[in-house]
Amino acid sequence: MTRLLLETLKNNPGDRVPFWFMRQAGRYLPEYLETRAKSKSFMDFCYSPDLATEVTLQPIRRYGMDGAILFADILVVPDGLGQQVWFETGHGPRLTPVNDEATFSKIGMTGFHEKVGAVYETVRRLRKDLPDEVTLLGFAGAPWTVATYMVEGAGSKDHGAARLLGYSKPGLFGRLLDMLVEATSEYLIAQIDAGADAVQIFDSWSAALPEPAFDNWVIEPTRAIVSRIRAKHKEVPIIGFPRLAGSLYKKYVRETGVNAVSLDTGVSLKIGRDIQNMVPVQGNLDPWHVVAGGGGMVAETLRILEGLAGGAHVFNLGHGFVPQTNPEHVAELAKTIKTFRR
Ligand code: 1CP
Repeated sequence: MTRLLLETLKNNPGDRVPFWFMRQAGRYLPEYLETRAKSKSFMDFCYSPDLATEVTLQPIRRYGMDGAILFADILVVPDGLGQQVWFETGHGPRLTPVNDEATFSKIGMTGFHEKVGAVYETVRRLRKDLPDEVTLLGFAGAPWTVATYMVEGAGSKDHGAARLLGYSKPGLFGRLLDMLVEATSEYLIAQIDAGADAVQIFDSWSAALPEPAFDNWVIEPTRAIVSRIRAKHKEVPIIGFPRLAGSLYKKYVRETGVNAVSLDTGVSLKIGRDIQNMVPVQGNLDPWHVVAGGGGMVAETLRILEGLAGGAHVFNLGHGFVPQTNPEHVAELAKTIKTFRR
């Protein structure tokens, strides 16, 4: 039995290009909305192994992806650390901000694994319920991206509160990142212990940081997580996603030691091929192409498949599906990828 996606992440590509999509479970699927309605709060939904397992499997049944990504959220980690996290309809996530010594002193690792343990149970059930050849992906947010929510107390456009804390109180911000390195490493190791074949670290908001901040807040914490996971699970691929890191993408790959990297929509195929000489790449169809569908979507998909056919490539989006996505377009996309040969 081989898992094509797992093998490709280990730099052993086959003649078919494996695929999965960020946000492949989500609001564009009617069966997701139906299951989601069974839980009042989004965090409870993430902590319900029955429901989380079901929505993880839904896109696999429909489209036969090579990878299933655990259904949870990056904000499970701050919740496990004792910060209050909730989702307001139409507003996205809300958290009680951690932005000074007093609020920082209220969070920590005590009780972390008990609080998030339901996620590990979801992983165990998934490995049991998934077809053997499907790769199971665990994930977490990277410390910087998770910190932007923890400090701001919500999503934000420019992550001003986190940048400000990082520049004005580097000691405190450093301790917050250190806590996140520890929690995130343990969280991912526990997912691997429970059956995850590979893990992805989402640094969704790593865009446009000055280089010293990128080094300290993105590269260094990610490098530390990679080395902690490696110490326990040498063979498990770790995928990094420094979204919109632009000119710092290659430095990120070189210095963090990730096994593979996800390319955002803005990375050219020429740069993608350069990076492919270092590690396997994932990406990078614009999710709005799948809203549009039709010949434009198919042509763009083939351009990416052909452009990255010289090395290890996992087909994916450059960012997650949006709720406006038409499920029929996803079927057409899956067919295009499955019939392509390198
Ligand atoms: O109404 C709903 O059902 C909520 C929508 C939703 C979903 C489907 C949220 C709230 N989270 C999720 C699941 C999720 N989130 C997954 C697993 C499922 C899959 O991919 O198929 C994963 C991997 C995430 C990761 C995640 N959450 C990221 C990183 C990836 C990315 O999209 O950049 C981020 C930034 C979040 C925070 C978050 N959670 C939810 C929302 C709406 C947001 C974004 C808020 C913002 O824009 O700031």
